[in-house]
Amino acid sequence: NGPSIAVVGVTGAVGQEFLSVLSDRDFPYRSIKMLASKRSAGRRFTFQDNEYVIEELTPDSFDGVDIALFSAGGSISKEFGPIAVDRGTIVVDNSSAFRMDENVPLVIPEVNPEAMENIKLGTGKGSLIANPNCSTIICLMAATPLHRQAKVIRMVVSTYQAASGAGAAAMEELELQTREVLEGRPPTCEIFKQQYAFNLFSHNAPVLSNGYNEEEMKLVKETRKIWNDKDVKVTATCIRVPVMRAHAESVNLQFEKPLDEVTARNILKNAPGVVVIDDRASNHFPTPLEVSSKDDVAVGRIRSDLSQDRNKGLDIFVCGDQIRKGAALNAIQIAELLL
Ligand code: 2RA
Repeated sequence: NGPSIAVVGVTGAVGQEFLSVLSDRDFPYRSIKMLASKRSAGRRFTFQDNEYVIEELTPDSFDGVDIALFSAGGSISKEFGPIAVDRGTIVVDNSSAFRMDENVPLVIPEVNPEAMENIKLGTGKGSLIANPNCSTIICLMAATPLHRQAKVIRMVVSTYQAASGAGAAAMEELELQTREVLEGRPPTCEIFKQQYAFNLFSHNAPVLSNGYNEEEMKLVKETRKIWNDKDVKVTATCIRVPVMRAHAESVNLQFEKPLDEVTARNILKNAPGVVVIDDRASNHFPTPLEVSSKDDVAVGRIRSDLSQDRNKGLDIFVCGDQIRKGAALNAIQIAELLL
């Protein structure tokens, strides 16, 4: 029967989505441990008709655990990821801690499953597998099938990122601020230090010396690693927008080989984990609300880029649920590749 698993950071937005996805996909675990900080230890809850008690995360938590799903922040992953690996656990880490480590595969199952082909369950040998950043996953779910056909040589991404990317507290504050502003009261600004409701702003990640923020550089670096192409040119502008849980991304592509928009649309229609919503007559295109809590990434506004040589450029618009495909679903699909 199936692997013993552990969920690290079970009380967070992604931790809770791990449980939803495990249940939705009937993941065949033999046993499951619910791990969180000391503050949450002892809390009881029911999952799939069984009662569980949240246990405090300690080094001994991983004894006998085959697969651990981590989503408790980079510092917890840095501290406990290697400990779990030493105990023989395969860690699927949703933090950015190990994504650019050359010995750690960075995996989107529909895109580059071969990156983790040497990692096997049941060998007693632990391993680390990194889940890419949500905005990278959502972008590459659509861009990769096109890249495989016509080789992307340059990609320009503008993201419109949901509150959920900053955690459950940010989602709660967006709702609170919206009420406060509508009632004419001063908005509570504890998460982002500026008004979020009825506003948008450059992503809250630290800005680096090159003028890009960390979120934008994740898209640049992770794309190159996942495509195994250190030369592809990528630039990005990441924006936080007052949307609850799904990211939207405008993606402009330049190809080495010709690719017309009809062929591109057909490729996307046949791409795994992608749904095309591209109805020009009714102006119906992907929206964050329409993809929220769903598995698939939605793509639309598929059109040849009229600013580039004929059939050498394409514009698309992509929406994907940040907590689900952007984090929890992708991580569990990685775990499914181990079964
Ligand atoms: C964000 N990508 O949306 C980050 C969270 N992982 O802020």
